[in-house]
Amino acid sequence: MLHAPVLPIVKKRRRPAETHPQGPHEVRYRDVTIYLVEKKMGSSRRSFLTHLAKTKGFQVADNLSDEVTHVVAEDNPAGELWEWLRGRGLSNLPTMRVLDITWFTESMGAGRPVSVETRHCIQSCSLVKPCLPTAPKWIVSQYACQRRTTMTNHNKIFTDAFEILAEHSELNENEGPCLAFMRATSVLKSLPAAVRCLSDLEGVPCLGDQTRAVMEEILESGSSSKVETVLNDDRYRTLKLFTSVFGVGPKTAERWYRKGHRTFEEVHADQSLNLNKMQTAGFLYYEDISRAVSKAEADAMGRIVEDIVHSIAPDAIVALTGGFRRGKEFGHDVDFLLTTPENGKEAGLLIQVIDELKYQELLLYCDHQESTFDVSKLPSRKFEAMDHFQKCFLIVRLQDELVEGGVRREAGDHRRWRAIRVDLVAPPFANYAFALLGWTGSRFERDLRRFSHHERNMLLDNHALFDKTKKTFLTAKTEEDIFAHLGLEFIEPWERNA
Ligand code: DCT
Ligand code: MG
Repeated sequence: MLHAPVLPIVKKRRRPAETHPQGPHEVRYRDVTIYLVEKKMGSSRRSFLTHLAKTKGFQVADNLSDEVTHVVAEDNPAGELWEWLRGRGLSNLPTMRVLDITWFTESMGAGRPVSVETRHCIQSCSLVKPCLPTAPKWIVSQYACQRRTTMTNHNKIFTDAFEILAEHSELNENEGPCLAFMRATSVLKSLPAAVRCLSDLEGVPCLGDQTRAVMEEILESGSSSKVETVLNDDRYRTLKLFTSVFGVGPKTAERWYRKGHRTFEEVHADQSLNLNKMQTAGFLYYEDISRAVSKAEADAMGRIVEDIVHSIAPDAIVALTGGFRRGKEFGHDVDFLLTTPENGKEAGLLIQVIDELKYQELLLYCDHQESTFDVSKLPSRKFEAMDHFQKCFLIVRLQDELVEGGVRREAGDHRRWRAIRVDLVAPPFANYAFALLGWTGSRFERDLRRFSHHERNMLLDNHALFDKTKKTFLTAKTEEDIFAHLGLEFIEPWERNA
């Protein structure tokens, strides 16, 4: 046997971590996500154990995040380990199992996660309660796109309060609290039952001290003093009134408020204010468009739009999006996507639809925005409030007789029609699935972007999905394709009411 000459070792070199096949593995235990602590274990053993667990259907996270349910360590002094864990900024740490390698090896032997016993637990020295937590009532992801949120909201009493507090923060340009209240609203809407006491919330993410304090007060007294204060706040009430007008955003509302105006009459009486075209229409049709649109009215509007579109382009696709696609019974407007299978043909479609609405004397207001979509400018790294597709914001006349089930009018109201806000968006066919996902909306979609970025290193918006690791765009014909690219279970539109 030949021996290679022994070379003098000048420097102890770090052995490269052994690699194991990284192919896709079937996940069999979705409620368990293991994180293996590398310290003491070493990177090659960690890599080996990760591979072993994955082949047995376990999920193993590379990074320690709130997604992790089981932290597994080998030979780590408990005190050091817990100090390290506490410094990771995890909100789910109280519900995580912190376990010795024995739990892991037993689970591998059994081919399934064995139940956690006290002997498996690495106890925190200063921990008052044992590491076996009282089983959390609900295990909920911090991302709305991993939760199913239907229209049934068991926690309206809290979410109504948070929505007011979020809106108040937004009008005061306090982004942090606004986001916190919105995230709290979103997570509470996904819970399968009403929260009866604060301990129900163990294991529920996105709820900080402020939000919990509001909930505690509501649980005790039925209302929140913070919310009462906001509702009685003159500035909040006025800004809400002004921004309820189509075309009036927070900036304009603030300007009018600072001029001392508190009512529409005062705004109208001020000769120095120049209302733009959109605001003029907003006031003209205020009574109608500030009233909710019913599903039956949205469907009637859908038939009008569809008939017109198909008379122009028989193969065009017309899709109802927005809140109505999520199963809402009422909305503030009706949103439609239009596209054609032939790329580029959609460009002229919108103008023709607008012309036809005009011809049929149904168009009360139209703000048409040309496309600013430029494939070469993708992917967009900054969050943009508005996408670049060609679109129009309309006010359309809807005749009562077109609404299935009829329209109930007050005695003395002899009008036979109402004005309705309609948005039409015309993405190219190649971007249709992304536009549909974006325009179906709710908080859900915002969280999907956040998830893509933080968990998958991908950029998602209404136009496209870009994989930053592979530096490629991932194409999608359907929403299902997008979820698959992101490695997420498909969430139906009516489960996206986050
Ligand atoms: N949207 C978007 N980009 C925009 C505007 C909206 O991606 N520039 C998405 C987010 C929600 C969806 O389109 C529809 O918007 P809205 O009509 O404002 O919301 P909605 O959920 O349909 O609510 P409502 O029932 O009040 O109309
Ligand atoms: Mg809408």
